[in-house]
Amino acid sequence: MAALKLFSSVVFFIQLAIVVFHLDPTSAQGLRVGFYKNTCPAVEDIVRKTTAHYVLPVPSLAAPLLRMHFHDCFVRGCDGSVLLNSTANNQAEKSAIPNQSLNGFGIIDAVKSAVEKACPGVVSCADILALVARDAVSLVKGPYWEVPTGRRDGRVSLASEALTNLPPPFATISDLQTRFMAKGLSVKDLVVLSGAHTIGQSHCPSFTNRLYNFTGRADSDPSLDSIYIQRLKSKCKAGDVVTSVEMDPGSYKTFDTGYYKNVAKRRGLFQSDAALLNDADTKAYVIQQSTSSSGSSFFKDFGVSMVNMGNIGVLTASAGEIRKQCAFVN
Ligand code: HEM
Ligand SMILES: *[C@@H]1O[C@H](CO)[C@@H](O)[C@H](O)[C@H]1NC(C)=O
Ligand SMILES: *[C@@H]1O[C@H](CO)[C@@H](O)[C@H](O)[C@H]1NC(C)=O
Ligand SMILES: CC(=O)N[C@H]1CO[C@H](CO)[C@@H](O)[C@@H]1O
Repeated sequence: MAALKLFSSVVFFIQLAIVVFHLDPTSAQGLRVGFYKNTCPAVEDIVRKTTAHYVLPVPSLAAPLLRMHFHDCFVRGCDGSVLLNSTANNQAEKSAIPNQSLNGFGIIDAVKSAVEKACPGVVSCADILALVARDAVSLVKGPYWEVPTGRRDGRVSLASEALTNLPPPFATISDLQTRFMAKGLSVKDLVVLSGAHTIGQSHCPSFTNRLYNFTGRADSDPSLDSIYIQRLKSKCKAGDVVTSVEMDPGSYKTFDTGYYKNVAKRRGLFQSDAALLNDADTKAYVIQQSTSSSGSSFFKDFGVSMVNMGNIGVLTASAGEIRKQCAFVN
């Protein structure tokens, strides 16, 4: 009896070890820097040059390219599913409400064609997205980091999954922590990756609930700076769905620590940005980055957290496929 018990707990322990091993994000699930060294040695040059061709003349394009990688990774893992077009029988992630404001798909297609010309059928769209996001950030004066590659492309893209997996702008700190943890990301990754909002723009409906009738008493969000509220109200009238505002006013085309300065001054644009002040650890990071001028650790932290995000649910080895065109399964 005791022997049987010992045996079954040994079996359980081995099973547990197998499960834990497979979930361990530090094992990077088979991705590695230089995955295409022999099969497509020029890939990173081609991606960088093509991305630069679009982003250098129009730096505001860096933000949607960075955001696209985030939306890919949080829905079904970083498998290029965000790039698939809807078909007669399927509403893809692209057609979900949080994706209405995604753009830059044409740039991804251009990068993919350039890569296919050099090495047909070798490089996945999921890897292209990860590399383009890195290059886009570094082209607008942000950090550069090594991107592990070897992802393969998925064959499924569902609008309904985008709705449930992407955090909404009104998410609370505990909601954000839960959602990031569910993807294998830490609270530090949350506060670091939120710093992506140092570039880019947002449409009014993502935050106007904070300006008008916040609790149903014609009031505004008390956690938002009152001068900033006036400024935002002058840009976004109630019901405006077309106007966009800069998320880091004055430097929305430059990747810097401006985001943390804004959040620290109660000028985070979304409730999810302001929420970072509601947890001791995320608040400490915001304050630290908002006050450190030189020697800020944000750039190094951002590269580390982007690699962590890029590991979410990846397909490797013989899983999935290498798409010929990013908008369609083979
Ligand atoms: C923490 C949870 C997050 C929430 C709730 C959130 C929410 C949003 C929302 C609502 C917008 C504006 C969309 C619009 O109205 O046009 C936006 C924009 C953006 N987000 Fe996030 N986001 C989050 C995390 C991230 C992460 C992790 C990244 C990248 C690493 C990211 C990158 C961006 C960028 C670059 C833009 C600007 C896009 C543009 O200019 O077109 N966000 N985000
Ligand atoms: C995919 O759909 C988008 C609209 O969502 C369209 O602009 C694009 O041309 C389509 N891509 C291809 C390759 O047909
Ligand atoms: C504000 O919200 C309350 C409660 O939801 C609603 O009754 C009222 O009509 C709203 N006012 C405006 C101006 O939308
Ligand atoms: C790029 C893209 O496909 N955008 C779509 C996002 O979703 C809306 C509907 O919710 C579509 O109208 C857009 O075309």
